[in-house]
Amino acid sequence: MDISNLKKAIDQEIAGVKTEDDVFAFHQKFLSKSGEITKLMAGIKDIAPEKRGEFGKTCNAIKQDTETRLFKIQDEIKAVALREKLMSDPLVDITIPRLNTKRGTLHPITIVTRDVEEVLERMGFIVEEGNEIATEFENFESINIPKHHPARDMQDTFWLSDGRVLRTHTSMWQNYMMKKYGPSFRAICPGRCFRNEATDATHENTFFQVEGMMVGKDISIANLLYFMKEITTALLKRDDIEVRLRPSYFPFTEPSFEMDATCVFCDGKGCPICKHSGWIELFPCGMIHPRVLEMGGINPKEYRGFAFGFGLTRLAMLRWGIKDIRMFNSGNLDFLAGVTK
Ligand code: FA5
Repeated sequence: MDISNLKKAIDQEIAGVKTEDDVFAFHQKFLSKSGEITKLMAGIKDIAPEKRGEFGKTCNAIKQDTETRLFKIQDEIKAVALREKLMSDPLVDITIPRLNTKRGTLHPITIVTRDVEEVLERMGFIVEEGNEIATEFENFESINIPKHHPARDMQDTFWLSDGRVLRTHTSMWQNYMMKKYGPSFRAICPGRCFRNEATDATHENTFFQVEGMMVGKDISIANLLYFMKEITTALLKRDDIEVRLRPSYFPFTEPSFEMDATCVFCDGKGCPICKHSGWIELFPCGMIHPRVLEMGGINPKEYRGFAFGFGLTRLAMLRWGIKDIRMFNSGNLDFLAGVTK
């Protein structure tokens, strides 16, 4: 059978497919290994070499189209059979309206995490996951916090019986990222962190951070400031946000800063939330300490970089004006369903 006769035969016979038996018979006749389409395809050896490509494409298109049409008909046949079976079952009433079931919503932290990932991926950052359980080396030593360093007291730690810890910050993934991608890369690591501290309206023992790193030959504070502003603008979905850096201290960055942004609640005019300063503290950051680069296998004389680590939970609070951080882990469905609307 040539191509045009085959098409005609398919059209004619498929119109008569009404039952599962018809589906089987049609499949045997046209689509099986010994079917007409396979036979047509086998004839490719008799086609002139320059026309074989075109011929192959046409055969494949016919096969695909025929399969799609047949499967659609088969689905309809099955649906009708199921409906008839249910209708004839005295215990089933398919006319009863379905229960008014509520649909779930994404958790606010999931929404901000996805936003952050999307914004930073667009800027060329790779997304890493990191482990929630860290060795003492990962959480502290690898980022220049040796044993007995007073900076260990900045974060109250949950210790496991085997000497490992629940990570207190996503900075514990810096060393891993440098070893994996160094010496020139951009990467982020969002995730859950844990601190053994009393909770209040702005502090939780389980919260989310995202770590960011950019390492390369000529990275400077100017790059840090530019990226921080871009990220903040994109995340807060505003283009009138100003940012400023204030000096701070972290053992793994030198110099270290706290980055503030225009208060989104009063547009910088001053309000109780920003304590009338017009600024809100957004995220800590700094130029990566040479010791930290070295421990990550990167030569600090040749390469430099910046790192930042901001609280995703606090970001969600800012975005939706949530006043108590404890709501996030409360399991309160009304809060979770309503807050992001
Ligand atoms: C750190 O954790 C540093 N690792 C951040 C960093 C990374 C600095 C890279 C420099 C370079 P800090 O302890 O300030 O810093 O926490 C960072 C953010 O996590 C805070 O700004 C806050 O938004 C959030 N955070 C910290 N503790 C809590 C808590 N108990 N509850 C909720 N959010 C918290």
